Amino acid sequence: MTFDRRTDFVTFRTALAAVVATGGILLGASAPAMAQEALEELREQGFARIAIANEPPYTAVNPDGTVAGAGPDLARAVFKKLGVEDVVASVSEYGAMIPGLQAGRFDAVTAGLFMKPQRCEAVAYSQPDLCDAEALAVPKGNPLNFQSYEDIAAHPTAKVGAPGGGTEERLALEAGVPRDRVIVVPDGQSGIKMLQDGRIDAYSLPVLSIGDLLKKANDPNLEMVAPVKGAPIYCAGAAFSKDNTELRDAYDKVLAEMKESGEFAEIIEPYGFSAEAAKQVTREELCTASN
Ligand code: 6CS
Repeated sequence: MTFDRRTDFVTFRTALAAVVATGGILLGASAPAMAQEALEELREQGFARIAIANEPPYTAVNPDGTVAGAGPDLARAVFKKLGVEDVVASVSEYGAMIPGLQAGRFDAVTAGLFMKPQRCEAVAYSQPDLCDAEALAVPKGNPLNFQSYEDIAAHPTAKVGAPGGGTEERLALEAGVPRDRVIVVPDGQSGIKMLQDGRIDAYSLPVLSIGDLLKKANDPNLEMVAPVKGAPIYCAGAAFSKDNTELRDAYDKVLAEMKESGEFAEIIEPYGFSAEAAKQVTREELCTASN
């Protein structure tokens, strides 16, 4: 019988997880051994499957199909040091990334998925990597004087665009913007177009993402409001399945070495991110912060 490592391994792991989930006695591999097996599986496979959003400079799919951005570049470098040659990316909406990870469709989410308590409940995050504030793209002169999500909520008809399942969608809703005035936008270009066409009155993403979009749009009728008043500064991390905390720990060990050696800064700072910002905060702080 040829042992198809990929299928049989996934079947084995799923079955084992089912036994554990039903309170069955764990027979066979211990968790660390399973995690070592998970890493061995990725090494043999030659790549780790990552979820991205295609939102530069966090993540980007180039015209030639290659994947770049601070998140994938950092993940590729870390996995390489773990003996996993490359990463293979799938573009996903933010709201689908965690379910996809939990369903085993991805080995990690390296999309700049901001750490928040409810997400920390659902995934095993690495230590912080990409930090940023929130921003709004608005018409030139910011005619409705939006400085915060509360300002948008207070306006009787204003609509704000935001990524589905993303932080900006949640912040707008929590600030009191009615559901029908928070418009889910599939990608950056669509958001800018909707703003230009007057279908939304503001488009919200992190500062570096809005900055990248406005630079590429090169439209003198648009400007950025940053930071959004009252919105926290967030930091993201690579997200792993809760079943894979040993793989996360292995990732973290390399990430810490790269932060120490300067390699971390060399990878993310050309994209506009601050290595220092990520080094000054911990997963433990971000996963308990009231954000
Ligand atoms: O983690 C999030 O929810 C947010 N992260 C990024 C990089 N962009 C927008 C998204 O809402």
